[in-house]
Amino acid sequence: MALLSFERKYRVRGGTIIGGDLFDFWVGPFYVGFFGVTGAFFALLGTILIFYGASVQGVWNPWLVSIEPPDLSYGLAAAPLLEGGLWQIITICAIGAFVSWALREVEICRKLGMGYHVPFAFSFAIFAYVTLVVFRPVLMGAWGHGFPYGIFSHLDWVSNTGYAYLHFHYNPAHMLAVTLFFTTCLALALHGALILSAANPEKGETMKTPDHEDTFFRDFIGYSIGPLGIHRLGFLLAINAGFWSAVCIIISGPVWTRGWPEWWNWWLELPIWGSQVGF
Ligand code: 07D
Ligand code: 07D
Ligand code: U10
Repeated sequence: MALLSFERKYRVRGGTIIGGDLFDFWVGPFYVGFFGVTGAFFALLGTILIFYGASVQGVWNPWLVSIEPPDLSYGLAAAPLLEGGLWQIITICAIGAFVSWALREVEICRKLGMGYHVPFAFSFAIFAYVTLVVFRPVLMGAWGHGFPYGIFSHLDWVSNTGYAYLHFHYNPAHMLAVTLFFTTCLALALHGALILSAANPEKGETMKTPDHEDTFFRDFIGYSIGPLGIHRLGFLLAINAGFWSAVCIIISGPVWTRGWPEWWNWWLELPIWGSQVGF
């Protein structure tokens, strides 16, 4: 369909959650909506504040710019602007922008009469972020437990936080999350490859159907999950990867304060090993 008739068909009024017709228009390819305005506002303000922080620190190397959270001594109080206050306002802007982005997706779904799967999936990324910078710091009693906003500094935070629990790979929820991320990649590689192999044939050859796709996996492993099923599986794997990531970090500190390898002592302490004591 030519772009113009395409747009006439799909650029329809309505479906807004808030603001009625007021922001119900497009700027170039972008739908605006109330949440486009709030999203643009928070994203711009947050970015300007990061630049302000960089200018005060005199750091212009993009790899080294870092907006640090307040010192632990400020607890859950508001900190002065240049001692973590900037981080606090930028966090509010980031949450405002991410939530606006999700709600703008919801409005577009409503316009098109589609399910809310995309905003639902994005909400898991937002949940993981809010767990890192709000839920965990609040449970641990200080904003200083949030991660700094900088490309390398946030890597330092991940490493330091990991080693604070001696060996983060022993965190069982981290194991689950890592496995889910790996499985998501495997599923996407299999799915992308299978579709290309059937739907993008050599010149002169005919395109194959979902029957061929099903048959490939039946011949190969005895079962096919089906063309709709693989999308359900991908969706579930991916949102669970985000969910179990949030779980693995929220339990580190608020629930388990020692090294993660020690958590596995429950295995050694099972009563079934009783007869082995002394060996
Ligand atoms: C490809 C979609 C496009 C998005 C991109 C990211 C910014 C940041 C800001 C200078 C898949 C745009 C980047 C807007 C600029 C300033 C202040 C998405 C795609 C291209 N990380 N992380 C990266 C973020 C956390 C970790 C890269 C954000 C946690 C590790 C990029 C967040 C932990 C590694 C980045 C966030 C963590 C990275 C590539 C928020 C655990 C890497 C990201 C808001 C989750 C990798 C130098 C990417 C790297 C990397 C952004 C949070 C760990 C800079 C926005 C605290 C171990 N992270 N990250 O492709 O090369 O994502 O780092 O939560 O190795 Mg990170
Ligand atoms: C938080 C990003 C949210 C993003 C949003 C959108 C913009 C706009 C604009 C492009 C969650 C942002 C958008 C800014 C951009 C434009 C235009 C995603 C988020 C809302 N780990 N580990 C994880 C692995 C080790 C440690 C998660 C692997 C070590 C800590 C995942 C390995 C130690 C934390 C994971 C490994 C350690 C994690 C990250 C291997 C360090 C966390 C994914 C192979 C010594 C973090 C919630 C995630 C977490 C986390 C994987 C190793 C520590 C499961 C594969 C042993 C402290 N690790 N890790 O969460 O769970 O994405 O965060 O060794 O905090 Mg780990
Ligand atoms: C999938 C699929 C499928 C497809 C697909 C896809 C999944 C079935 C059919 C999609 C996949 C791809 C295209 C593949 C590539 C994608 C990735 C690898 C994912 C990562 C993506 C990127 C890296 C790209 C990121 C780019 C982005 C996010 C665009 C950036 C956009 C902007 C900066 C503009 C944002 C728009 C907003 C906020 C709303 C509208 C606003 C404006 C237009 C700006 C103007 C503002 C206003 C009018 C409001 C006024 C502003 C105010 C009041 C603020 C003032 C504040 C001040 C402080 C001054 O499965 O197969 O195929 O394609």
